Amino acid sequence: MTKTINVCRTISLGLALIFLTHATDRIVEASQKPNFVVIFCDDLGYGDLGCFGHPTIRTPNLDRMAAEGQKWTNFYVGASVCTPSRAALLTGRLPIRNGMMSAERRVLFPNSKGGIPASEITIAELLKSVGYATAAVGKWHLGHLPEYLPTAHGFDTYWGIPYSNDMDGQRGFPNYSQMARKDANYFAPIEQYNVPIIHDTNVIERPANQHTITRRYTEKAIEFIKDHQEKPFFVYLAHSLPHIPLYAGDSFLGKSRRGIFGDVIEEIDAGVGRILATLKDLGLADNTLVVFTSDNGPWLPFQTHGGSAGLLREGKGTTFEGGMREPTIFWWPGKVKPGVQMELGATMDLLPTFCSLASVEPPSDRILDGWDLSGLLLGKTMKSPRDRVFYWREEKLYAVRVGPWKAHFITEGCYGLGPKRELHDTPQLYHLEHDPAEKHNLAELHPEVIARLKSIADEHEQNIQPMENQLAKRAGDERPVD
Ligand SMILES: [Ca+2]
Repeated sequence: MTKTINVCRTISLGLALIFLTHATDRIVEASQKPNFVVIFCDDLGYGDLGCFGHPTIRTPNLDRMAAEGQKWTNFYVGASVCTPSRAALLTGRLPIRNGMMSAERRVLFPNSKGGIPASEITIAELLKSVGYATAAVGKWHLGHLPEYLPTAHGFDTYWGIPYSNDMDGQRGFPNYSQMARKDANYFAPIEQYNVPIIHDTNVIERPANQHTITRRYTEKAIEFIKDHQEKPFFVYLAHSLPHIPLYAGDSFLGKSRRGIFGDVIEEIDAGVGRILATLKDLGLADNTLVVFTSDNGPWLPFQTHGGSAGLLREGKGTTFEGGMREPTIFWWPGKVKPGVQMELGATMDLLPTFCSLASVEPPSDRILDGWDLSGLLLGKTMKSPRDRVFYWREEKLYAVRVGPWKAHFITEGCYGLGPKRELHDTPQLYHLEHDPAEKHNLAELHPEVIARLKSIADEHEQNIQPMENQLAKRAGDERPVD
């Protein structure tokens, strides 16, 4: 009898040990998976940071992040406006593949009925499937109806505004554009934009107090990191600024030499500093990859209230470099090899890169438009797996870059302003390494390069399948949309 009990005890102890060992394995495995923090600005230009050459905006925290990490000078977004660019980052796919890019409406609006389709797989969903805690903080702009909110797309929690900070505009206020053109320090009454703040799925504030919003986003991100420091975590912090209307907190308003636009950037920079300091204080810096970039280039028609693309041509809304090349920094002390990275990268590469670093299988049942950049980041390879960039605008392929060469099939200025759409029988051809400002058209000298780029573009377009247009769907318009 005693012997039987002892045997049972031994078996139980053995089983307990096996379970314990497995549990410990899982904890060790989980603790070894890196954390990811993506800090994504709105309408920040290539030339708006100190470390990317701005002469009167101070960004000491981003400058230090760039010095300690990898500063990317050829890093692109999936589209030159908010909604499609955000869809590209989170799904690793060109927005033309999932209906998140439209010629009818360029982005989602408060009366939109569409959003990111349930069939898409986001970075958050992939990481959540292997035990990550996931948070979206800031501007979403991938659909404000419940089925499209972050909590329906892999994020455990959400705190932020569902679309742009200039939407839900109210009557009876001064015209922002006119006021901004007169005064580089102008800011509008917050009541002018009745934008809500949503926590998970509930409106908790309306209008959002945009004076304090940058600080509060930063604090929400820090709070989430502190609360989930024992788990691997993914924080997607999408600042709603410096998209106009511009607002800065009391400690920053009037402090920069660049007017309120500079105040905004300096406040975002301070927030980056606080997040990096938190990671260091918690002992997480050596296990956390932080990425800083923006969704598209500067909104130039807003003059001093829009940013600067530096030496790059044009800005937001266009497929010139200023619209789609963004100041980008990767930081992971002890892991990311410090330096300036001139190889090609894009926001769509984050999904396969994170999958690789977290040992998650990326989706294999669909075409991805991203490549794994981890070899470049960790200093294991010198050459990017990405050798090309496709510049889509409003359901059309406007341009393609392969290596240093870029061919423009269609050119057009910022929507509503700038040069009209022009189709080029002979594409414009620029060598972006010799001529980053796209000033010197070399089409006549290199017809063979044009032919090669054209055939790559044709092959790419053959891989694009028509999808239900999510941006064209709106309230009061129940007609089927093709
Ligand atoms: Ca934007």
